[in-house]
Amino acid sequence: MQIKKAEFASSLVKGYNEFNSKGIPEVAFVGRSNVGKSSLLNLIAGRKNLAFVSKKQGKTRLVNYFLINDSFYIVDLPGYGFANTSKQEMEQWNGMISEYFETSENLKGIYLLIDIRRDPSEHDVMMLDYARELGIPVSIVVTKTDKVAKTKRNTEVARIRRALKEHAPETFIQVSSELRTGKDELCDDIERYLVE
Ligand SMILES: Nc1nc2c(ncn2[C@@H]2O[C@H](COP(=O)(O)OP(=O)(O)OP(=O)(O)O)[C@@H](O)[C@H]2O)c(=O)[nH]1
Ligand SMILES: [Mg+2]
Repeated sequence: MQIKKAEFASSLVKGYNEFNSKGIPEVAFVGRSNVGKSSLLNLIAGRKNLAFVSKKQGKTRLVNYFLINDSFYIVDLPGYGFANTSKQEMEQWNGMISEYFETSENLKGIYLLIDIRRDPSEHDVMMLDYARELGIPVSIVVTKTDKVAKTKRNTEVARIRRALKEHAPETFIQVSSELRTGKDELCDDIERYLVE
């Protein structure tokens, strides 16, 4: 699949999905704050500033819908686990995200992003279990591969897979928004979810 058109569609301020009631399929990008979700959306959309990116964690605060090729949505979610999160913010995040997942009837697949340099977090594992409970398929996107030497990348991906143990899904895709790599693999994977 080639992405020819990408535009911002809407934000949900609360998680409740009152927006996509038309049966348009959607896939969601989830993962810890700063892992590169918004950058990845910009990469595959071929647009520099479609979604806002920041060095500071916690840039994306709402559930943001982007309409792709006039046919499906990519949903860019706020990240979890950033430092200085107050208990109240964490609860707000939890409420928004669970409400989003529980009311998104057109959600066809989840992309869980993990930084190639890190071990999966407790939150990542919780997200995988949660998706399984809801019966939504997940692929792992290993991000920022430019941060590791080319020859070491597969070893690092294998480490992440091992760390996830029985929670690990089948599909792992390596991407770098910096090197602009992994775009085609990701788009093909999204297409697979949309037709299933
Ligand atoms: N080296 C490198 N840096 C990246 C890559 N992708 C994203 N970044 C940087 O990582 C930082 C965070 O990127 P975002 O795309 O805003 O991350 P996010 O997951 O959307 O973060 P939240 O909105 O806080 O959840 C920015 O400084 C990006 O420039 C990548 O592939 N390689
Ligand atoms: Mg973001």
